[in-house]
Amino acid sequence: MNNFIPKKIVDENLIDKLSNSIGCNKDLAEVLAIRGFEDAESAISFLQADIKNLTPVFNYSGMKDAAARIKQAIDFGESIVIYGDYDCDGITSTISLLKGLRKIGINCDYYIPRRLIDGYGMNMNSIYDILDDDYTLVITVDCGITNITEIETLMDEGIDVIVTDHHECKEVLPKALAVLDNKRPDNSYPFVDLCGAGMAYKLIAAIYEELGIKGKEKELLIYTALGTVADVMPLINENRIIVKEGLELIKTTNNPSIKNLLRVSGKLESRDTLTAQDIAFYIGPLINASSRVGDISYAINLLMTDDEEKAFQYADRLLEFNEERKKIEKKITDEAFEQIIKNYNFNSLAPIVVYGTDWHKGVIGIVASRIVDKFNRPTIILSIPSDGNCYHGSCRSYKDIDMMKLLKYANEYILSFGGHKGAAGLKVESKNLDNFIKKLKEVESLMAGAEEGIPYAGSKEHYILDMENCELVDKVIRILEEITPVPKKRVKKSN
Ligand SMILES: [Mn+2]
Repeated sequence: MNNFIPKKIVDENLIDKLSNSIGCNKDLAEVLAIRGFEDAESAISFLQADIKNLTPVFNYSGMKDAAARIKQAIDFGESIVIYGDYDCDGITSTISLLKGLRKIGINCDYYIPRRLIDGYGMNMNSIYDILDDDYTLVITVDCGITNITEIETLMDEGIDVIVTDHHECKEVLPKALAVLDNKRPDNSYPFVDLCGAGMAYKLIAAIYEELGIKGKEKELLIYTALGTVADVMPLINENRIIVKEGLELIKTTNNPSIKNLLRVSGKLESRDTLTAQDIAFYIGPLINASSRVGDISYAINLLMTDDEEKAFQYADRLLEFNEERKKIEKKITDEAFEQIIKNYNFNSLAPIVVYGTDWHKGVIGIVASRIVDKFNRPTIILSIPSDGNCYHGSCRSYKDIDMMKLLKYANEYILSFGGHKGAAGLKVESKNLDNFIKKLKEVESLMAGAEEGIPYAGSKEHYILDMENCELVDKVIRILEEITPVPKKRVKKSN
């Protein structure tokens, strides 16, 4: 499997060059070189992670149209609905846009599909509900890019749609008024790793700029940062700026919802030293637990309230949901491990497939991650309903193996699937299960032999490393600043 891990070779000359031009020691220069910096300007920009270095929002294809349409909605007193997603990124995208729009007096509601009933993305039932109401504009966050039919239905009925998303595009883009997705093949935007909340933030920044209140959006970076870390984005470039600024706000805010989230995470007392890892391992899971095993409205209500007492109660409920999630997760993990140890051939590199009756669909994704960590194989978990023939599954990839390619390979035995390189969901009919597993075993030869291999995806290992590096770099900077101040040179913005 080693040939699947990219190697970083760092040139000694580059380390010398960086160390001399930045005026830092060689250890920091090496960290920067490993991270791919080749000149002092971009390295300094990274170190400073200055919010002024966020790329101008109007560099996005579609952003001008989107901002103009929202301005029109303000002028005519229209009602907007935000269409979000149930995971932490989707929730924080929804919350930031909701707060950002309400703050400027827009009449604005939200719709979030139910994880266990509706599944990911837009669904027709909700489209009919939206049509029944008085909305004239729908803005999607963290979803929408693949909902061609749903969006066409809305547009045909005279409801404008603005899509903001960060998921892979299909060959056809939805026929919306504006499509903001950093994975758009024709997008001129230089940074493709913003999450849903990052994209929502860009939209708010654009509207505020259009209205001449530029800068007021910055307080929303609390939510953008939560979404960015929880959605496992690489903490480089703009994401580093977003998370750095967001962490500072989380450390100092008096907002009762954030303070209570910190309280139930056990991080309130020590919030001065809060890190991205704290968000990843404590705060993100609390928010996610609400849609996995509880009721998403508690997470939304918590993040929307300004009331101390309510915030206290909602946060306590999230804590209960999270404890429940841990219990269910442990039970499924134990059963899955037993199955793997009994049935899996460890000489094989083929993906692991495990399944169990009525395994909780809100939790199998996390269990898949645990299996990947333990057994170092891409993993697919299926939940078999005691009263049906359609198995719902959740997949997580190992290192840089592209899960979508694996699933495409077994496509003929899959009812439907969708997701990212690193994680995906799928449905398999019971009659196809054996063939599905057999087909995936063939993948082994592809993984071991093929020269082109299975392309890399952003892996979890990368991410952890990224966070550690990020925080390591922060520590190094603090030490450095005590010795010699980090140069205050600004990187020129490219327009
Ligand atoms: Mn997302």
